Amino acid sequence: MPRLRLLFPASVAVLGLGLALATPARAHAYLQYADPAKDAVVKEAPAKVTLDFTEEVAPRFTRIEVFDAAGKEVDRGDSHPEGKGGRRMAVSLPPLAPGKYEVRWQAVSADDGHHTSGRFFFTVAP
Ligand SMILES: [Cu+2]
Repeated sequence: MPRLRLLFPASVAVLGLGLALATPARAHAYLQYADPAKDAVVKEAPAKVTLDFTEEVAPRFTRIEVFDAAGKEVDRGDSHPEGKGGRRMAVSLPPLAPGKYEVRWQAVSADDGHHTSGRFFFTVAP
């Protein structure tokens, strides 16, 4: 089967090229910094949650949500970019009662469209 023998090296070469192209110079948009930080116990209720990502994110597809201990969403639903670098997003918060809160985020890399997500907790304890 000479045809198959010819096809095989070609497909391996294409696969190799594909892998090389799929390996990004930069990785996905991972969480680099958070305020409040993961597992932070803060005395004053924060007016917003700010997240910095390891690379530029697509604001339309990047969302931060904050939930109270009962699982009720408490943020103002206004996830928005901050600053000029394209790597910082924030969501506003109403005055929060003391308690434990969960931050859930979803991000889409502006560079390669890859999705990332994560969650962490912080506690308001005046
Ligand atoms: Cu990626």
